[in-house]
Order: sequence, then C-alpha cells, then structure tokens
Amino acid sequence: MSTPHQTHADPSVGDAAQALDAVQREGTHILWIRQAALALDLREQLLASGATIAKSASEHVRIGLPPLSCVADFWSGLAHPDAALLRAASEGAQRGDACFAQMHGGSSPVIMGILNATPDSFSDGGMHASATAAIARGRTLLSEGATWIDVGGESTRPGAPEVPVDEEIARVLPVIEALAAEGARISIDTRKAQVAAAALAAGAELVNDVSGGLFDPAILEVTARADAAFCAMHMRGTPATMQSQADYGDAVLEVARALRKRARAAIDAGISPAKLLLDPGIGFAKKLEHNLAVLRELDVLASLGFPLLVGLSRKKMLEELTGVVTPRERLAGSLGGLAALAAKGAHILRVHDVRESREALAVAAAILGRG
Ligand code: HH2
Repeated sequence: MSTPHQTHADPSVGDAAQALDAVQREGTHILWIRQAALALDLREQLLASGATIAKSASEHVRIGLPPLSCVADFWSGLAHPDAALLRAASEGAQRGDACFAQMHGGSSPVIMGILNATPDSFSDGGMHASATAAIARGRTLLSEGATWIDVGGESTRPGAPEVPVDEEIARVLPVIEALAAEGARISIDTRKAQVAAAALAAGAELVNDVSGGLFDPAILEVTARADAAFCAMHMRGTPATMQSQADYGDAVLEVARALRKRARAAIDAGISPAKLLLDPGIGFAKKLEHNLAVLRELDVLASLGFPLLVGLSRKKMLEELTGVVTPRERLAGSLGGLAALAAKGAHILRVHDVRESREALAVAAAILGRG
C-alpha cells in the first residue's frame, strides 16, 4: 500500500469519493455497496474472484474481500469498469487508518477529553471556567487516559452566541500553556483564526474547527503555517442558525460531499493531508434521523481517506434515544454509542467522561479482537 503522503499527493483528493454513491466500507476487508450500484456482471466477477456477498437488511450488500495481502491482486483481477470505484473506496479507508497510525503510532480508537473553559457549554458550562479549575480538570483527563485534550473557549451548542476573540483567547490560553508545558497533546476547539494562532503558539498541535474552515477561512492558512493537524467538522450555518438548516435529501452523501470539499480547501491552503481529520458533526444542523444515518454509514466518510473523529458524548440525540433529559446523566447512552463507534472504525472519540469511556473501549476492543 502507498504511504498516506504519496497517495494524497495526487491532486484529485479523495478519488475514493467518486465511489461515494456506491460504496461503504467496514473494517479493512469489507465493503458495503448500495445494491443498485452492484451490476450483475460485477457481482459475478467479485464472486468468481473469491469475495463473499451477503445481503443486509438495509439497501446495501456486504462484500467480504480476501485477506489484505492479496487485495491488490484481487482488484487487478477484476475487469469490470466499476471495480475501480470499489477499489478506490477500499483504499481510501485503508489510507485513513494509515494516517491515523502515522499521527498516533498505535491502534484506534483513542480518546479526546473535552475541556470546556466556558461559562455556558451544554453539559459542563461553568465547571471549569477559571484557568485553575480548567488546568486541574485537564490533568485529571490525562491521568484517566485521554490522548488528546480538546480545549474550548466558546460553546457551540444550538443557539449559542458568538464569543469575542479576545475573550475566547483569554479563556483558553493559560490552560493550553500550562497543559502543553506538561507534555499534553492539545487540540484547540475554535472557529477563529486568531484564536487558533494563539493556541498553536502556546503549544496546541491540532485545530478542531466545527465549521471546517468555513466560518473564518484564514484558520486554514494559520494551521498550515504551523504545520499543525486540522479537524474539519461538518455543520451548516452557525450554532445560532444551524438547527433550521437540518434538511437533507440523502444526509450521508451530502455530509460526505461537504466534508470532501472542506478537505480539499484545507489541503489547498497547505495543510498536510496526513494531518487532516474529518468529523460528521453529530447534532450540528442535524436531526436524530440524520445523526443516525451518518453514524450507521460512517464507512462512506471513511472512504474519503482521512481518520474520523466523532463526538457523541452527552448529546441531545442520546436524550431522544433514551429519554434522559439531563446531559450529565447521559453517561450510559454515551458509552453505548462509544462501543458502536469503535465497531464502526471511528479513530478518535471526543468525550466528557474519559475514565468510563476508556473502560468501555477496552471491553469493546477485546470483543472486536483489537485489544
Ligand atoms: N461537539 C461540540 C464541540 N466541538 N468538535 C468536534 N470535532 N466534534 C464535535 O462533535 C463537537 C466539537 C459540542 O460539545 P461540547 O464541547 O461539549 O459543548 P459546547 O459546544 O456547548 O461547549
């Protein structure tokens, strides 16, 4: 397999994305394909080449490929023109796994602990509003097993007001300085270039932008200049307006196409493709049905070729599924989601409850055979 760098050097970023209408993937050797896209003659060729094909309850069929070592031969043995699309999607998923391994040097998923230095975040607003409290919380998250600490100084809950740049910087900077000096890997959760620049100068390594660079496009250049990592999350509008834009024909494909555009913009701005992460943006301009669709079909996003970050922790969709109204009481729902996301191949899981999440993931990984 080519290295992430070599593959992404191809100007047609995300060749795999051409296959989006047709292909999903689960694990490294499984493709989920929309039935309508699987022509009969291709189906016959796949079967003749040693793949297994199983129908699922949904509109997809599941194709099991031979072991990884023979995948290249497998694809070259298929003469059907659509096989190139299937191959691209399969390679995209492997590329995302490879980029993750390059950035993290280990197996996925890893935990990103949420550290909101805000007065008004939806589940922990005001709990770590002073720098001293936030730094102490950061240390706890690290000791509990977080690989990343995601520091935020502006709530992005539905309806949240915008925080002035100076105030956002004042909230996050002392926290980042202190934790980075102690060796923590810090992500800055911001939509603003100036905040990102200050955070990167203070030791942050990853810019986590819920707007994927749309809110303040200069954030892409700032990230590129620092040779930092960038997480492009999907949303529409702003936190104040997003819920009125939760209207999709096919949520999975629309989110994937939008993220593909954000990935292209990030790479065009100079961000290393090997340092790019994508996030479906659970609860951002999405109703329950859209959240569930993108999570069920996370494989479509994986085929774009970048590691996936997902934040489900304590979110409203858990209330809709379990009836638990108070965000801080949604731990059980959060952990159920986490185990499912591990099975789906998400690479970084953004959570409030690090210790419990780490324990849940240890069990999930053991059962999934990745322990
Ligand atoms: N969710 C929130 C904030 N930032 N970043 C990414 N990449 N993915 C997410 O799902 C995501 C995010 C919202 O959660 P939280 O930070 O706990 O709340 P608030 O925005 O109210 O501070």
